[in-house]
Amino acid sequence: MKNLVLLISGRGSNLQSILQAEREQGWGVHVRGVISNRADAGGLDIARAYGVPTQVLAHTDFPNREAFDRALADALDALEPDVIALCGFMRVLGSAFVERFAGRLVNIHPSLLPAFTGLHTHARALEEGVKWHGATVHLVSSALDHGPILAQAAVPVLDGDTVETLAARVLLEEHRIYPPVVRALLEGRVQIDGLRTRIQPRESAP
Ligand code: NHR
Ligand code: GAR
Repeated sequence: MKNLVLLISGRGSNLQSILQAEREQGWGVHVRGVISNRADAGGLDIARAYGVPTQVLAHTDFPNREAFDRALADALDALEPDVIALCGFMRVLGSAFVERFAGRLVNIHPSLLPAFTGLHTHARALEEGVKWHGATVHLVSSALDHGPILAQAAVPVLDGDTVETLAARVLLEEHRIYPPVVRALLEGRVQIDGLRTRIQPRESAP
């Protein structure tokens, strides 16, 4: 059985969408744990409700980024993850970390990459006046928010939108597109060719 580990920093709604899909669809994987860099992350309660082991690794307990990255890498190694899904995980990971888990790290980012990398994507999309916004699932590479794109969904920006209404519209799409990509990675159905990727459909039962 393949092992899945999820990293969070906050609310955990993407975490929930993945745990729910895994339960409902019976992925046949072992959800080994949820790790949060914040003790007050709401997603920890969601993980517990699904009976998934949780760990808190507070970045504030470490002297620098490298030390946090090393501790996180050691905690992950112990869980033998085949896939590590970042679900609203808010700490940038260094290149040593990314290389150690290359190909196994996947993230959901709240914009249509390569537009609006980094933070505050919804506010910046409104400021720039774009008419379409969205979400991107991508493999994590050491170039922040520039790893191979695995899935995207677009939503319209509406006249009266605020950061909150736009974020909510994007979030619904996040919950729709992220779980199937995590499943495809676990099932080895993702092909990578530079920055271009292709996801094979599941072999449907005869
Ligand atoms: N690490 C690497 N190497 N590559 C990526 O593509 C990553 C990554 C780590 C996280 C998620 C990303 C996003 O989807 C992600 C992608 C946090 C920041 C950030 O600046 C930027 C991008 C993302 C996540 N974080 C601040 C920092 O100093 C802290 C902000 C906070 O704690 O609230 O690390 O957007
Ligand atoms: C999501 O919108 C996710 O795309 C975004 O934070 C939210 C987390 O919500 N991620 C980032 O901004 C990463 N920098 P959730 O905790 O409910 O899944």
